[in-house]
Amino acid sequence: MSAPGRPTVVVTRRLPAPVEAELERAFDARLSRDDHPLTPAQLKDALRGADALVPTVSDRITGDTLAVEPLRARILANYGVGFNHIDVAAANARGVVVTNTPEVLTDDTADDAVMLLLMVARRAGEGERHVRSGAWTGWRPTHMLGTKVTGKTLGLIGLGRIGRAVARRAHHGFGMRVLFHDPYPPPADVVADLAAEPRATVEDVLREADFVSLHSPATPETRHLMNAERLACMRPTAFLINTARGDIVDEAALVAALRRGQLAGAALDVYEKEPHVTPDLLTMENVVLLPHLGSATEETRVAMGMRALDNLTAFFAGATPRDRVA
Ligand code: 8YV
Repeated sequence: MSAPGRPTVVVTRRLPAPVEAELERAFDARLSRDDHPLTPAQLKDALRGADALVPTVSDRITGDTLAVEPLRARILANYGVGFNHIDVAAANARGVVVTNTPEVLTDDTADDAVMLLLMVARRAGEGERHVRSGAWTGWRPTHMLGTKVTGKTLGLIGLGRIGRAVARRAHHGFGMRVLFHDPYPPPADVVADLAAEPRATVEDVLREADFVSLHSPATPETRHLMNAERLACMRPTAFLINTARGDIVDEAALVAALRRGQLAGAALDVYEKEPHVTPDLLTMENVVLLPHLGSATEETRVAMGMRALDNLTAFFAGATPRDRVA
């Protein structure tokens, strides 16, 4: 029996144990037992039957989902900073508040981008496959040579929180020169601290960079931002890194560009149709593929849950949640 007055909260996926315990303490929490993404029908049931939903990137909450009657849910406390899987305009139109979990995952996602950069430059995935397959015959001066990272030029598409954290690591850790394009750049003192150089267009960054790392939000404007034309602007020796959202890259165009040698390699944490990965990418040795691990540490996944909880608590106390995005 739920205590009277306790809001009912449907949580779509398993969350770290301390977060689930806190959710059960504070709310009438309906936790996921089998950790499967909810079907569209189950999402609609949740919106009809609960006061709040804690969705993740694996739940597509569309205008159709939000058109349910009667609609009981008043807040979608998303577990994650990106919320392109939620039709925010439709939520707004139905008076449903949407929150996300920024900041707590900035460092981990930046670490993930730098890890991918190093992996693809130094052929880490390929090297590991080589050792595990038993093919390694021993050290030799010309074996599996990669690309030097220190002192190279990093081009950032987007200089928000995560882009800046990547810039800090790259500049202070690897002595990299950092270029960026951002239609909404941070204040000049922040840019100066990072020794980052602005460029007027995405293409300007692509032409100069040895490594291009994507840090834009997924919006209709950034969909396929890295299309065939832009991929063709990259240097044939350059690498593309994506820890943002899959649909920022036209995956078919990326395969074609890699085949043509228009860039040297790619390292991806996110995909256009997750968890589906364009099969051609699986066959390419110069491509590093990770399963959307940006924020995947114990510490951060707990912090994300606590942040979603804070948003719920504020909302049900009648305050504006700090991470309200709509
Ligand atoms: C999350 C992410 O794991 O926060 C984001 O936007 O991409 C990841 O850190 C995922 O979104 C959880 O919903």
